[in-house]
Amino acid sequence: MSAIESVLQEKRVFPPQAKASAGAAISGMEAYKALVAEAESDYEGFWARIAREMLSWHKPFSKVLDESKAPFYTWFEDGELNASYNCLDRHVEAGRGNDNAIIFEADDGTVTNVTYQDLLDRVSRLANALKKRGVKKGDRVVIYLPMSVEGVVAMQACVRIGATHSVVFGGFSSKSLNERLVDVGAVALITADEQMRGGKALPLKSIADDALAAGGCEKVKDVIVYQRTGGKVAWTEGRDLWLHEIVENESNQCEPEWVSAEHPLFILYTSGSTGKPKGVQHSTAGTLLWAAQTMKWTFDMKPGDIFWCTADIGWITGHSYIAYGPLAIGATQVVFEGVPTFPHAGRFWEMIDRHKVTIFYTAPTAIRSLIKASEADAKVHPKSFDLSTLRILGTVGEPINPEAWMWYHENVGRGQCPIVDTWWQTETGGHMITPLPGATPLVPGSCTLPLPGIMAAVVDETGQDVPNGQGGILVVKRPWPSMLRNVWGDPKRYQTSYFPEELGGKLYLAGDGAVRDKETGYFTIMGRIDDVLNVSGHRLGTMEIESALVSNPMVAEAAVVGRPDDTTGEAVVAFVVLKRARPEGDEAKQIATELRNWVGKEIGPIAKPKDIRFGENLPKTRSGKIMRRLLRSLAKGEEITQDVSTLENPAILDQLGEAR
Ligand code: 7RM
Repeated sequence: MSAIESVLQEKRVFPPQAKASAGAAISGMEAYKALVAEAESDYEGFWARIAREMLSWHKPFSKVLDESKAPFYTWFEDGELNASYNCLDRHVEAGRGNDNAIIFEADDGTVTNVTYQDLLDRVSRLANALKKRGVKKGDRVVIYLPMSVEGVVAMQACVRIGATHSVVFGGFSSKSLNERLVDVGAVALITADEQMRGGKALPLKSIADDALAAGGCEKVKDVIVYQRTGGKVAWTEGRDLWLHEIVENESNQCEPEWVSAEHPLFILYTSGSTGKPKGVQHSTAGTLLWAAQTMKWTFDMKPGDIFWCTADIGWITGHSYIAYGPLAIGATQVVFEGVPTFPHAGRFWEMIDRHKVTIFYTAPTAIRSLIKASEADAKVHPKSFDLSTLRILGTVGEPINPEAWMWYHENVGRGQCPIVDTWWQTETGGHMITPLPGATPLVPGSCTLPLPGIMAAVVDETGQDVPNGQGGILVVKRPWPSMLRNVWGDPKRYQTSYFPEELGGKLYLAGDGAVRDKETGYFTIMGRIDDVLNVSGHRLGTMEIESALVSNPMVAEAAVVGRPDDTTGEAVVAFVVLKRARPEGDEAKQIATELRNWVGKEIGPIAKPKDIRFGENLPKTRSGKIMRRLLRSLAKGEEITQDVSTLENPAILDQLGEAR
């Protein structure tokens, strides 16, 4: 309940400032309410109107929403289009080929500008090269690349020829990459020799080699390698190809493959409550439409704006708000290879200053870590840079605490920029609940109100609406165009994860808890209600980490929970029972380090437990169920006040509660 109380205590309200409202796409609450009313009175008409306005159709659609196979919905199904045409060609055809599409800043500060014409040429060349290698419509291509122009080019080249990409974040291990290659049935892999982050070269190709060697992905015929650093790599003749070599003699003309609106645009893996990550399948028209429309509504993008989303293309935010949304509306955006703390923790502010960024979109975890850094060193404080071009700030990925919100508002936004706290998910394709910069009065820590057309609600365990002021389960009551279409290869899991029978089978279950304010109806997200952790805005399944731990030969049993963390939002805490006697002192430290590295290798460094505690056993009920509730209390260092009389082994709590 403490989360709700702190929300209800938040009384500060920041009404939209006149200059944010003037000329905004949605210029006030009246305009917002008019759109909400339009969607409510004619749901399909509303979506059809914006789909015609935002996208260029090769063949117009005649049907809008088809609910006959619910919850497998389709939108605009008989329409045909190409996402890459919408992101590139149409701007060039409109005479804007010389406009900058991407301002790329490398880890070492080197800046490269890429115009829409350049980008179209590069995408077409790679698209032709892929076609020549036999990649065709419907094939899946895995992309394992650093933040780069090539990353965006690779995604766009796939969709240009109707191939479906699945981007794997460059921080994932060879095992994670292997699982995704196998599950998605990839025919090609696009990777790089190495990636540069914070002045260090990190391997990618060798991890990709290990992933391919691990088996199950024999369908991968080609491994295309972007030469980023020129570092030494092993080479498999007949399989490995240098990207620069295969595009060299290709034409810069490539007729886009026109696909159905429902054709899978991409598959992106995300953690769920059970072991294996889910391949979230998105459609072409719906996801592109919403990425484009939210660029206009949430970010109020206008000609002359410079947009910067700091996410990685390996996450949904980098898909919708780097690879697709900004390009679909013909915007200019900054793409950054590096990390916020290199060569100093003022890098973000320095880059906003250098590139005259007007709209900046980042994660609360980055803000919190930069607050700390700038308190320690005035030189990296935002006030040491000229941030006067900024007009809108955004956050995403996790709840933002009111303190971080206020700091962001005052120090980065100079008290003048609205903050759009955007709630959404891999599965939703784009923003769902968010303030509008020219309309919505802001309350720190609240994502405020649903976008027009999004029927979000808070319900109880039976699917009944709960009154405002009472916490509950966040759901969406009607299908929307950018929602996921399926879990790749597992329709059953799609149905049970997102449209559970308990809620009546029709409500989209987001997996988050939420509460709406009594007076304003504003939503505040209270975090996941399932076994998913959010560490620095990254989604991690507790079961995934547990499976990684128990696959270590030393480990007999493991349970993983989250603990609130000042910087990362949540931190991973693992309770581990070894096959040998419970270690103590230096031995415990050493094994903990080993296990941490093990998890890093199994999943990726982001999943490494911050804290590992060893016990002779785990707290279990007499029927053998692990009491995670108790583990969460222990992880937080709380005193156990619950009744533990049903525990098989209450003494274990003292052992596990001991600070390491
Ligand atoms: C975009 C993204 C989704 C989960 C979601 C929430 C949490 C995201 C916010 C937020 C509070 C926000 N996709 N979340 N945005 N919580 N306020 N503005 O993050 O699939 O990786 O994660 O992230 O728990 O369910 S994601």
